[in-house]
Amino acid sequence: MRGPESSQGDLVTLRGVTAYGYHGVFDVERREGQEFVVDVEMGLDLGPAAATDALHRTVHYGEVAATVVEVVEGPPCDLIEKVAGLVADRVLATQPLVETVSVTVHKPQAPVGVPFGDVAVSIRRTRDVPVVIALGANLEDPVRTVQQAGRRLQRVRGLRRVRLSRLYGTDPVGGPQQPDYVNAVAVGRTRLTAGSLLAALHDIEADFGRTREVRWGARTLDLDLIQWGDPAEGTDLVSADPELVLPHPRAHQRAFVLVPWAQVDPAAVLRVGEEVRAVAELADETGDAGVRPLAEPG
Ligand code: PH2
Ligand code: MG
Ligand code: MG
Repeated sequence: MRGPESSQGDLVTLRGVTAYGYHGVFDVERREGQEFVVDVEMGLDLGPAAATDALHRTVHYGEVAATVVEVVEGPPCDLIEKVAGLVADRVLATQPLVETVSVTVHKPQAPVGVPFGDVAVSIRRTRDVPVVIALGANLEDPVRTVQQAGRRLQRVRGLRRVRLSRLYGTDPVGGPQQPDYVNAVAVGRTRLTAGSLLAALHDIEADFGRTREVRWGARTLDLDLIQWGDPAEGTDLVSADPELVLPHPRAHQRAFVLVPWAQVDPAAVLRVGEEVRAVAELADETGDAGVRPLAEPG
């Protein structure tokens, strides 16, 4: 099985990165400096890199080592806890494939006052970004399908606080002649990378009998990743990768995405080109065309 399950336990570990810095509470530490030794352990799904042998599918540990040195050689902090936190935050910010990071900062020459072996602190950070997923179905029993898919999303490992919008009956947009759709939007938070989450969505589509067929044609279940990260904070992923274009290139025009999204999260924002727009406002601009509330989420 692809998807987040396969990332359980996959690690890239970098140990013993050594650099000189001036961190510490004591004057002598600020004046003379000392050696800091840093270990970084990163949790991510290594399946794609193992399958393709492609560096861009994993973390480049050389980049991570350079990040560590930058922080250790950077502005002095009182505490190695702070140094470890800065390294962890910087790794998550610069390595979009990393889901979790553990950082240990050793200070083997610390002025402890008695003979000692080593002193170190370890901190662990997990990525946690908001995500938006659009659900659509127009074959078989679409209301039931969308409700069940919403419950499946609540059980995806690494996806939490999932909330499903009301269901809407919608006129089909584009494609051949086809039945009306049932649409909804799920919002949640995740530690998963966009690629891992997309793989999980494809697994769910497949479980509902979805095959990848005619573009914009009828489907038992369509799960589209609309946005990963928060454009208000600049943590949203902008990607032109043909496998995963983000934010979803047509979401800002589609009432069947915007209306349910604004219903489940009235304060939502979406990146549209250079702008960050209120989803409720974008929904108003579509005039709710062809979108009718159906059942409560079930
Ligand atoms: N999905 C499409 C194409 N057209 N129209 C509606 N109303 N709802 C959809 O979810 C939808 C569509 C391709 O995914
Ligand atoms: Mg779609
Ligand atoms: Mg799709």
